[in-house]
Amino acid sequence: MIRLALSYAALLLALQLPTGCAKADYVDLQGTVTDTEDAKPEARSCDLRFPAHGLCASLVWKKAPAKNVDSPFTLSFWKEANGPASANVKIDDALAVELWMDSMGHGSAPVEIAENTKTSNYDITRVMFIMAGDWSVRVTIGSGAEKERAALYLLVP
Ligand SMILES: [Cu+2]
Repeated sequence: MIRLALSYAALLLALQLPTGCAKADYVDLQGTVTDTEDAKPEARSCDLRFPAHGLCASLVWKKAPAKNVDSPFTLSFWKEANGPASANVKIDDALAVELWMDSMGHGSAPVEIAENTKTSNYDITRVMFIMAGDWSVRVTIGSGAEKERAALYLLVP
């Protein structure tokens, strides 16, 4: 029985070898997918962490990410020390959002960022994952020495 279990483990290992060079540990569709305009603030999670700024960003997909169609999402920033139910923080300095495929070293077309001045959310549109696979959403805040970047990894089906 033990030998059977061992050989099964060896088989699993062997099966994984051909893809061993790919980055592992991607979690499917991180962030929240919701039909509503905005997530409940108290339920949001720290999807992207900016420790030097003491900020978290929550990412809410308006539509589940898929290849070659616009996969818009909303970003909201909040002070990590104050918790997810605290007020949204406006990013006064630079804010950049980029789609990037680490395994292949390429990006996609630039996304569009629109600030919702009422809610201080940021609506990100023209989010085009041009192929299926392991993507990251890279978010950069600040400029110069204050520049800080965080990434959310996802598998696009
Ligand atoms: Cu690619």
